[in-house]
Amino acid sequence: MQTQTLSVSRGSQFATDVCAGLSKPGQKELPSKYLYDEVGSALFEVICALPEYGLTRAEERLLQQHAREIVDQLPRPVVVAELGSGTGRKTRLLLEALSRWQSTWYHPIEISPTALAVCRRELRDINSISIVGFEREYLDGLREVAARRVNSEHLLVLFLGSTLGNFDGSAGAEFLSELRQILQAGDSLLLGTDLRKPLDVLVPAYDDALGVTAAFNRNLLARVNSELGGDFNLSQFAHQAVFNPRTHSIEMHLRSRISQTVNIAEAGLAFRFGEDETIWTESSHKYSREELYQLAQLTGFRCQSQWIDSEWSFAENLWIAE
Ligand code: AVJ
Repeated sequence: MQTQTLSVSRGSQFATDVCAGLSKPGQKELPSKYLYDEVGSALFEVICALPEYGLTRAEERLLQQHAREIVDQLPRPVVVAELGSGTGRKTRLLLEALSRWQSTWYHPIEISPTALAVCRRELRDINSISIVGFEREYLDGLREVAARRVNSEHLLVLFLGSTLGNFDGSAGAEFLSELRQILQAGDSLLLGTDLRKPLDVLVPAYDDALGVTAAFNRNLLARVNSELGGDFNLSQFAHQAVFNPRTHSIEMHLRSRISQTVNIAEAGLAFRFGEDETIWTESSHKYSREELYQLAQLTGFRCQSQWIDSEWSFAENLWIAE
């Protein structure tokens, strides 16, 4: 058993990204990756337990049912890298299936040190797994993992939870193409993707009755306040979940209830908000099955297998780098 974290300092990047996003002419925005500080990660865990939010349970069911089948399709020996470590609950199913065959290196890659620590604590009891985490942006971390591999090893990249859907527009395809460049032919990608579904199921999943998703969204402002000396009045921003039919995405926004000015001390800047003006904080794209086959082809992969949950429209995809 071995655990360690390689970390870099990243503090001012948050300030830079927040100011750039709030200075945009037209739609103001904040990057969704900053939703996951300690409080945000804990709130996301609660979201996953909500009756309205079936996504995580669907993926867990798929991995429960098919982990062995997935693992049996991989070339061995395999080194596992995961983009976003989550809680490790889903990963455990795969690592346990793998550990029947071989001792395995597992590399969670994650910008949140809290999430990395949780994942390490959750998984360290699995026999014959060695965990080395990277506190890095996804592709930077993956490059490091790839650089450390020895010749006979194949990479399995886990990108679960439909996190790919949080890249908007063509950014998802660009990300996958870049990811493919880091891999060698024959390496694999296990990609979890939420599928299209009726709006009366989809919208409540992002606007739940308890208001947990609202708190998750507003926490982004709380974070700007505590980390950057902001003076956002959280009760003057309302959570909104809106379906965008053009992009097939559900978007989260924070809508200013009044016209107001917010100061961010760290940046020495003030930002004006009109009444009903929104900050766009996240897009969550919903895929069609055809779209996924095309996306694989477009980005240098072949879709080897796809598993669909029968209760909640979600697909687990095993792609092989060509
Ligand atoms: C599963 C992390 C991609 O888009 O559904 C949950 C996060 N946002 N509720 C998603 C999220 C609002 C999320 N990810």
